[in-house]
Amino acid sequence: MNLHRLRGGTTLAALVCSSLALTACNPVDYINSAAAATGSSTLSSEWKALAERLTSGFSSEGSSTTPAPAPTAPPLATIVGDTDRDGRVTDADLDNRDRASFEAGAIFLANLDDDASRCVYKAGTPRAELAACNDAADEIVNGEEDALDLARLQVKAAAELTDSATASLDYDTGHARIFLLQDDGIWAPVTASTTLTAEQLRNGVTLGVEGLDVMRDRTAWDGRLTVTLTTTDNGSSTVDRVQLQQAPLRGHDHTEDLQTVLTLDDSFKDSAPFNARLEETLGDVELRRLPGMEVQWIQDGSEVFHTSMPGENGPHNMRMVMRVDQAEDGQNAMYQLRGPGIGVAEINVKPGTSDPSAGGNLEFLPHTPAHPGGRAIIGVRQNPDLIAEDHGHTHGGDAHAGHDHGTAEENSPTAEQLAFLAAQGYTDPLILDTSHLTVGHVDEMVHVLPADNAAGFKLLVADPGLGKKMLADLIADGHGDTQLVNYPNSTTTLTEATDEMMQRQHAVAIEVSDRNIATLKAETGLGEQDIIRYPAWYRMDLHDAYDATKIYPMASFNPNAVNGILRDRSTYLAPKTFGPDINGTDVFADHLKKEMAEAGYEVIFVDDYDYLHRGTGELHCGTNQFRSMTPWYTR
Ligand SMILES: [Ca+2]
Ligand SMILES: [Ca+2]
Ligand SMILES: [Ca+2]
Ligand SMILES: [Ca+2]
Repeated sequence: MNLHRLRGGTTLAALVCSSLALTACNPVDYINSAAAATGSSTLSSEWKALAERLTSGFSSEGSSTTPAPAPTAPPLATIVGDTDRDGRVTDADLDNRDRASFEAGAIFLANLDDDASRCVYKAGTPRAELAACNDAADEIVNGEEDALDLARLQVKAAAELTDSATASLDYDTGHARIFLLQDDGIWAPVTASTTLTAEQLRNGVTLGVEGLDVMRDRTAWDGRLTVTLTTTDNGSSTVDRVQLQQAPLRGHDHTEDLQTVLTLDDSFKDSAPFNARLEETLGDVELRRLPGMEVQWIQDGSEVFHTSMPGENGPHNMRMVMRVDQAEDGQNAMYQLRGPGIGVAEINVKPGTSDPSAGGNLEFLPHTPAHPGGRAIIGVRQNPDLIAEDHGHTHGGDAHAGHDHGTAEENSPTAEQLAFLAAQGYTDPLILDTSHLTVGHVDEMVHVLPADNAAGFKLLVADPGLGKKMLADLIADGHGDTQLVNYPNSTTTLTEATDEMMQRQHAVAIEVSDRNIATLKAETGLGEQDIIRYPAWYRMDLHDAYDATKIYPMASFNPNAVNGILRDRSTYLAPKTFGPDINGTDVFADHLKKEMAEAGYEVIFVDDYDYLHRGTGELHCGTNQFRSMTPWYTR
């Protein structure tokens, strides 16, 4: 379902803003109020339905898969999972087996990695075919490592059963597969025709559970799996059950340690010198160069998630790279990342989805008491009507592939993506307004910095209001003829970059940005002391004559320092800002270094100008990150 098509082109943002008539149009308010206001006639029925879908089904009560109460008579045989989440199946797991949820009960994983490394990436392979290869796609267990991905169940030994005893297992084969560990050590798939023998029941049986896909929409499936064991002996029959919850995916937040930075290999235009510069700054962090990529916006074509379940040797983790459908195949080579412990799958299965679904428009706040699983941050063009439609030019005027700006009809992540996030527990995304930006991703506006304050983090934000003030001060001090961008062939002076027309453009950018920063503060509880402001200033990207009466979306004039990489808790890698050179000092870089130093961070600048900035992106847009994986169920 694509929301845009439901209402004949009505956008999420337009629905959000018009249907609630909020003066400070905030979809957080919208989603929250929509969930409560199901009787309101001001909401479209589609939006009521979506809001209900996004927020329903998370209580441990009221599951459609709730099994019947356990019979009072003891069953002939008993099936047990790791209900207490200690990594072992023991008698301590006998209680509360009948109900699993995010909060409690046995857990199983979607087994979408490739432990036998049999899924070979070939250029030109259709996306659906690429996505179809994974460990859960065949009916065997793909080696010893793959066996560790199976959640264990035990049918407890029932020594008193007679030779005539048999049992069968029933479960939802549309969402999971169960294997039985045979005496010969081979895992055999359990089907409707599988019969457990009296000997097996008397000795006890080990089972392994794998999920066939990630959770995508809780209204279709909430990730719960009930396994029913029916045992018959001497003409009497009993039923026993255990329920499991499929593990949700978690987005990385910046409190998790950086392990690997993903970039394009050195064959891509201008990437080699960039990669060399970046590698120098990374210390012990691996720089992994991916061959075969056709687009450098490696942040945008994917979002890196991870998931976990308890294992005998502690948490058992799996990385899950979710490809985002940006209606292009230029990043299909991301499927090369699939292998042991790393799955790759698709979020949006329909082609033609919008750029706001990009991975750069999906970031995560660290866990807090209010949001123990962390919180997604996404951007929505909440005021598209304020801004003239961009003509979709490729940025930079050279051969680089520019960002896809989306169209006026595509101002928000797709309904599929929102439902996907909600299925992982991200029902309450923090939504920022990206109306003023040509690319329009949240990673242009905010970067999370772990900190030793009450919240555990601070925020680096792009602030064009500060940019306006700094540039005005410089001009007042007699620097109006200085170049705004201190880079060869960039001739625009401070005076030219701040003329009347640009001031009018920036009035909108400043208003939207101020509102975003206020939203971030209100939603996180952070105060001004926790906000680090970078002086943003923007340019329009118009190759044709512009209409002086209109407002246009804009992109960073100087490299945007917010769009960097948090390397560790004391180091932030920022794109080299090339700000105005005032007596030998880049005043933008100098401002950032001082503010960041107060927050405990050293800033290392990386020149990304030719490789990324010219294409309207920076360090963050042009990379992706693997970080350490914190088990979701421990928070
Ligand atoms: Ca246990
Ligand atoms: Ca398999
Ligand atoms: Ca596996
Ligand atoms: Ca992201």
